[in-house]
Amino acid sequence: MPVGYRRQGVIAVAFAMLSLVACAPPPPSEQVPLLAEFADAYPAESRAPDATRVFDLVAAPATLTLLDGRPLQVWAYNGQVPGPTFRVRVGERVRVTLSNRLPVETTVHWHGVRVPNPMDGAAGVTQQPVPPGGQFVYEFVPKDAGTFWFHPHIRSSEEVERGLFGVLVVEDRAPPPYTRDVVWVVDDWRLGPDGEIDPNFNTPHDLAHDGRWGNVVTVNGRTAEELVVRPGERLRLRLVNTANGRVFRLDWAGLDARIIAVDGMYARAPVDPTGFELSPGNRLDLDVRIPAAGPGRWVVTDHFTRNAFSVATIRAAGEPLASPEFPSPAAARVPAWREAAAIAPAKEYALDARRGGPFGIEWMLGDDGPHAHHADTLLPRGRFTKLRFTNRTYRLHPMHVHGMFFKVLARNGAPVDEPFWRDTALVHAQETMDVGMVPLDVGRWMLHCHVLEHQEAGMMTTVEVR
Ligand SMILES: [Cu+2]
Repeated sequence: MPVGYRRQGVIAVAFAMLSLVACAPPPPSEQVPLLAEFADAYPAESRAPDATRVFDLVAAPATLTLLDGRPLQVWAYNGQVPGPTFRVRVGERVRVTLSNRLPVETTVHWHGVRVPNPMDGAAGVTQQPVPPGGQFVYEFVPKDAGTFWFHPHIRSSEEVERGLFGVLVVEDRAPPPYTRDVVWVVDDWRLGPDGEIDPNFNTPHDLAHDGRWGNVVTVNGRTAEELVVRPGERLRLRLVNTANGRVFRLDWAGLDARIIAVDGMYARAPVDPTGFELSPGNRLDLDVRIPAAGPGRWVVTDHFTRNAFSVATIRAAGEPLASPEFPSPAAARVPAWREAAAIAPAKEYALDARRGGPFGIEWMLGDDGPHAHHADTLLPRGRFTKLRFTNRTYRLHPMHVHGMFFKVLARNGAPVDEPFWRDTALVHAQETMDVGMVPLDVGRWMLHCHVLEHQEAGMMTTVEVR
């Protein structure tokens, strides 16, 4: 049952831009420089699709060899954890038929992908949940090249933790000539005394803290992932944090690694990855140059928590390769939006908690109460909007908005110019974060905390772009 939508051609793109300009009232004067900086940052519409890529996605229980090599009972996409990496080129139509063979309802949300609103997978908002035995066809043409991922958007704290996540790589029309393109899905698992996934979800402890943090950390489902490369290689390493609550801050052991993209989108310029907080939902694309001189071994470690631990290893062995020289693809148009400091937020969301609800604690966005679906914030399409998140708690809240990218403008009132877009940004304890965006994609989009237990307990609302 694919939901129909119109083919978008180059002419339609031009027409849509014209009609936006022609039909909308002229922007208030303070918007003019902000919109001028935003122009051509990313496209309003997709390219005319020149091919359709068809995938099946079966969600079902499975027993898989994972972690340190033992069998683990999971819920899996296509019998694997992490689920499949779907690779398409930007401008290709993607058609994914989800078959639900789980004992529970599910959906698929395409995290970071600007899809038509009915394809967003947000249960109860953009679609009905897919019942056990049911199917749903997701169809969209990605507008942006980059690293994205997908996961259920119902009972996420259980379904994602049990293993339901996969990666969508949208390639450029002419991908940069890296010697290798590697995906690292970074995750953690909480295992019970029997070695299986602890079936106690949404515990009072997890709810009252930063969600469910596991006792085992994996890359691509393995506790000792080792990437073996040749000396001289230049890798594109795509990181995705699929954990329910854990934040990673990785150290690259002296490797020459540069961030080229955040949350899928190319940065304005390459960025030093030191200190970058990869919170649940975030992606990072790294340009990694392996030294040409001889073998080597680098242990990537996490330093977000007090006790550093190893996450994965990169080992160079064999005959050296000639390292390809090409300009970094991190040369995107990303506005600085310095004038935005003078603009008042259209909405301030207080991040707070109170007693009550089915879990004993309710997480709130604003003063409208948990799951404030009635409290849509209107975001005018094609206009700059500023939102403010004020964290009244001492917990971490990685805030995620569907259907658009935003820039962090300020933290605790001090201007910030990250040279990249985001779809998820961490709000620290007692911190205030301002973000700015120019939404282009119409519809009702979820805005929520990506600590999945906080989301489950109410830290979720919607914005409406029209
Ligand atoms: Cu939260």
